[in-house]
Amino acid sequence: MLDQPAPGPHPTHRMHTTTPIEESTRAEEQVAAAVLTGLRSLPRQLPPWLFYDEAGSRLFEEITELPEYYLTRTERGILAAHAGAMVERAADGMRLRIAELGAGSADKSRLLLKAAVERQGTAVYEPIDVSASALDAARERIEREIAGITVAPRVMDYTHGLELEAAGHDERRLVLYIGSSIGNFDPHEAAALLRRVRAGLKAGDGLLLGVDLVKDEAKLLAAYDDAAGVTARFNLNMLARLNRELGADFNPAAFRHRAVWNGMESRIEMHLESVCPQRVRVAALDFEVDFAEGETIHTENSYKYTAALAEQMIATAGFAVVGNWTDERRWFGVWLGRVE
Ligand code: AVJ
Repeated sequence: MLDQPAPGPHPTHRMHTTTPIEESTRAEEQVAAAVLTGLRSLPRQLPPWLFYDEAGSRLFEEITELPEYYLTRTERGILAAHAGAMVERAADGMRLRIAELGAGSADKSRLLLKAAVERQGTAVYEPIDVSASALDAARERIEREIAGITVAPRVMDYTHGLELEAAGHDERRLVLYIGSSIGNFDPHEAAALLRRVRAGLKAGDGLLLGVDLVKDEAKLLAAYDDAAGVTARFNLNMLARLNRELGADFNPAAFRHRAVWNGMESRIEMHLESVCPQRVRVAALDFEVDFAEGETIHTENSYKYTAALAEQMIATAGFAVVGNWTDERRWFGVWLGRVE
């Protein structure tokens, strides 16, 4: 389950638009099902997509600005320096249409959208997300901010693959998957996800993938256990969310945030550790779960790649690597893969 960080409210892949009521009902059912499965498993776990309710999304935005959280800043620097070259390489002489997995990371995508407009005057941007409301917000923002961009939101669960209208014969599609979101999947699942994405593309189309790289352990740990405690609040908010949405009675003060480096698996793990023996009831599920002192709930994996393993993943998914950009410390990598 941890390897499925972003299942949408849609139990199966569907492309119709949804009403807000349909969307929220399905989202509630997904939360209930995930919590029941995760708290029944041993070791206990909860999937990382549960972080992102309104409070959690705000906390994540705060994380991206922390001095210790180098990921967002570093990737933004790479895109700022090379967006023109990335767009040029992806387009390869054709017109480019830019899709993005997730409607989130707008301020980095903006650099690529602006580069596309500079290159070809106008461009279509297709953010892909399970949440119609997140897509509406993205459309409003981007169309207001970047002249020349037409936003064509696509409501779908990209973890199941892409079902996009065929691009024009003189057009190429570039799919953005930035922000190291791929790091939430184990390497096998990650390659499988990218393979499903590739199946929805045609020869010549591209994938721009942002990947966090292996580095000094202390730097990694600090990024996931910051001095101001924002990541701790982000992690603990998951329990507060279950209290709010499922009538659970977690005492957030009885759990503490733990970030650990698992070198064997090359991943940062986040856990919530029970500081005492306790029983928690989840009213909406009519379910109780006991925690021993020191027992943890595993809430996230964030895999870190070497350049060689990142390229292997991209190749396994069926893309040829045609571009790679990094920062001077080689802390983060952006790869361009092409369908051949
Ligand atoms: C959004 C998955 C890229 O793994 O770094 C940030 C989420 N978790 N701090 C990451 C996260 C803790 C983030 N990703």
